[in-house]
Amino acid sequence: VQRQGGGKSAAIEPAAATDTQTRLTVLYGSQTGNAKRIAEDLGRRATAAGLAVRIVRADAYVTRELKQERLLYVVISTQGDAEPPDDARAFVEFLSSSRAPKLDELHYAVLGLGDSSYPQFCAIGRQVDERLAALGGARLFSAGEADVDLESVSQPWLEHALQQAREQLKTATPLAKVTPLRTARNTPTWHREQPFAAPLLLNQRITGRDSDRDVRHLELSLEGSGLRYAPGDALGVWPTQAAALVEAILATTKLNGDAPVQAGGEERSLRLWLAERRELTQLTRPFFAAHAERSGDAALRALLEPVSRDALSERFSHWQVIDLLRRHPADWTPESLVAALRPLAPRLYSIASSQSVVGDEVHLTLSHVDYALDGEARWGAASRYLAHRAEGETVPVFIEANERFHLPADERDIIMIGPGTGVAPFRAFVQERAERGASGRNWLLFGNPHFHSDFLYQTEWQQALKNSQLHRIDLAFSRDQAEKIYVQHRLREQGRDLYEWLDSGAHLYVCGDATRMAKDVHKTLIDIVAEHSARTAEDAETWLNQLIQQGRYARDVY
Ligand code: 2AM
Repeated sequence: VQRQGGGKSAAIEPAAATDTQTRLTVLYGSQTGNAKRIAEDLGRRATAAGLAVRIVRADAYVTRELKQERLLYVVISTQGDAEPPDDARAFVEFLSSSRAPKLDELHYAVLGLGDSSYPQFCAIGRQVDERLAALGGARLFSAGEADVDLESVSQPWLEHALQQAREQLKTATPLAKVTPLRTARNTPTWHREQPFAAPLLLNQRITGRDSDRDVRHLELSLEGSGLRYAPGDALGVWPTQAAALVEAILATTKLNGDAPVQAGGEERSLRLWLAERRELTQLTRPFFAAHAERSGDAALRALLEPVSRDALSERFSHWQVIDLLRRHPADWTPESLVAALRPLAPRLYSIASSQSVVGDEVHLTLSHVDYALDGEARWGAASRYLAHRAEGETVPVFIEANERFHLPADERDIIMIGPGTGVAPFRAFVQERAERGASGRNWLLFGNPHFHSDFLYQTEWQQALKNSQLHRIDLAFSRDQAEKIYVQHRLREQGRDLYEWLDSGAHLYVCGDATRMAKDVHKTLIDIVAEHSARTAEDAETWLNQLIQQGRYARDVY
């Protein structure tokens, strides 16, 4: 992956009004890069088919052009609790507002991306789809809703979208000049579908022996791969499932692991499908439904009724595939089991190193979550896989660019909020800025349970402070005193300075837990801005939203 420049690199020049009549616009909103990848794929194929197309990231889209669009495809993901991706916030808000124009000329289609283990699956895609129709747009075909195993929905959607685009644009006068695709950067040899086998150089626990957290610092070699990454980018990892879990599933279903199974044009043994190509540590609704159907268990089926939503969520938060199989026996065949389980998705880890400092290496900060539930061992597929890899073994990896989480110009100040393993990208940021001799100041806020055992990369931060490569650090050790102290408490204490930094152009980054930390930090930021700039809470929020839209407040949360 080539290094990308500033936040606007994904925008193609705004088109002249007339272009919109004969051209396809593909607009995307993407948090982790999937929607972007699909939009770019569509763009490439449409260009190859001789169509005029432009691809625009939602925050680079000039909304006043919307009423001139004739053919628009929107590819947009839904984050956690029915939230748009950060780069599409303004667009989604604009569409739902009274400022949105009538769209009587528009033909459109939407592809929503989401995760069906959340109740509001693809909510944003659905909302955009309905809103475009309400504004008068003609829906070419119904919205696609792609789950984490994207391709099974996105590929057919894409084929259909292409064919419809051909139909729609064939009557139009051909353009003299096709809008160039700036997204055609050097395609790396190694990518998601073809990962690089990176030797593990180091796998070291960095939390103290008495810590109840097993956090690891991993170093992998990219030597010979030609892979490039920028601070803020992520490393994609394809895990292999624990052998014990695969065998437990085979034993419970009484299926022969050596049975050959065909799926998606590939043949491998059932054991290999389970170990390398299927999710086993996450229970999904489609699998639950398929299993309920097969088991003939009425109680299980009843859980899928809308009235049982809470009971079902309860099961989902406690059960993995194996629990369902064990507690409610059903007859599976090797083929049907492989077909019903969700395809394995790679896991993305924020990269903890700067390539200008570590050369051919890539570093990760890994939290190894291994716990017992009702007496049964539980783990996350990739964190267990990585934590158990021995030095010298290889890991299938690829680079996932994260353009919205890149460093600003060297003279800008940055504020980095990264409790727990959320600190990873900031190690990369500080390394990179030190190497570049950036003049902007670096301020880090870090938190974890105990100073003594959980101060990740302590000596590196101290060294950086000494060398004036880190200008300020605030620490929140939550369990070193009677009352909890979190990063947002430190933020509040430093509210005046924080606002001053932001007001004079600093960039703010938040990385780590999405469900609680990032939300609490956001609320605290609203309070701080309100207090120190004498704005109302509402105006403070608007001000922060502008920072998000300008790419000056970026989040990498999970
Ligand atoms: P705790 O586990 O002691 O409650 C990294 O996980 C650090 O983030 C821990 O110190 C953890 O504290 C803390 N943390 C937990 N909830 C948080 C929240 N809502 N906001 C900020 N930090 C939080």
